Amino acid sequence: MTYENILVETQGKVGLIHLNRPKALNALNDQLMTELGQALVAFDADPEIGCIVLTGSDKAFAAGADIGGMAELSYMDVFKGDYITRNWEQIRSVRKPVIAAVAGFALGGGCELAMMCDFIIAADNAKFGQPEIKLGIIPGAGGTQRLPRAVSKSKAMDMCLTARMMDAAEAERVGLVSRVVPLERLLQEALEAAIVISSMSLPAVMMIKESVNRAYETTLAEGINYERRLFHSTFATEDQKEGMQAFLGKRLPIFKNI
Ligand code: CO8
Repeated sequence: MTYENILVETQGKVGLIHLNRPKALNALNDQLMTELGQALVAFDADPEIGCIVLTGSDKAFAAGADIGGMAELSYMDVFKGDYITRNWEQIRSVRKPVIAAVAGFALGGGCELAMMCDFIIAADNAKFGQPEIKLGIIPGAGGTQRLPRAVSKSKAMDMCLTARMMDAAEAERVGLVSRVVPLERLLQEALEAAIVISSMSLPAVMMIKESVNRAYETTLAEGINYERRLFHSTFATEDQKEGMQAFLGKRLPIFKNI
C-alpha cells in the first residue's frame, strides 16, 4: 500500500507509523486519517506485528485537524456527511497496543489522537493543548471526554476553556503521559517499549488492553468481574503454561501467541 500523508515501516515485530505532512505541522486532513486507519488495520491484522508506534516529527505530532479543510464547511456538510469525524474512530477498533511517541505540538485533534492511543511517551519539547475554543468551536474527537479522565476535571476545563498549552513536565505530572524523555531519545524509547510488549504473549497483551480500557466504561465491580473472566481464560492458553514453566525452569519463555 502506498500512502501520501504517512510513512509506514516495520522494525522487527513493531509497526511504525509516521504522520507526514511536515508543511502543515501534520495537520490531520480527511485523507491522512483515512490512510492512518488503513495502516492501523493492516498492522492489527498482521500476525508478525505485536505492537504499533505512532509518531510525528520533531516539531509536531499533529497541530490539529486541518483548519483549511474545515473553514468553509456548513453544519449540513459536517452533520450529514459525518465529515471530519467519520474516519477518526478506526484507531479505537485496533486490538494491539498503540503507543503515541509525541514531540512538539499535539494540539486539538492531535492531542485527541494521542489520547486515543494506549499510552503516550513524550519528548521534552512536547506541548499538549485543546485550542479549539480560539477557533469558535469545541473539541470534537474526545477532548472533553478523555482529557478529564486522564488529567482531572480542573485541568481539562483549564485547557479547553483557556486554550493554554501544557508542557511535557506538566503532562507527566498530571498523568497525561507515561514518560518524558529527551527529544533525541523519543523514538528509541517508544520502540524499546514496543519491542518489550511484542515479546510478551499477544493474547495476554490484547486482554490487558481490553481490560484496562474497560475501566473507563464500567463500574469497578463489573470491571473486576470482567478482568477475572479474562484472567481465568489465560489458563486456556499455551503461553500461560510456557510462561510459568519458563519461570520455574529459570529460562526465558518462548511465547507462541496461542
Ligand atoms: N491546520 C492547517 N494548517 C496548519 C495547522 C492546522 N491545524 N496548524 C499549523 N498549520 C500550518 C500553518 O498554517 C503553516 O502553514 P503555512 O506555512 O503554509 O502558512 C504551517 O502549518 C506552520 O505553522 P505556523 O507558521 O503557524 O507555525 P508556528 O510554529 O508559528 O505555530 C502553532 C505553530 C502554534 C501550532 C500554530 O500553527 C497553530 O496555532 N496551529 C493551529 C493549532 C490549532 O488550532 N489546532 C486545533 C485545530 S481544530 C481541531 O483540531 C479540531 C479537532 C476536532 C476533531 C474532529 C474530528 C473528529
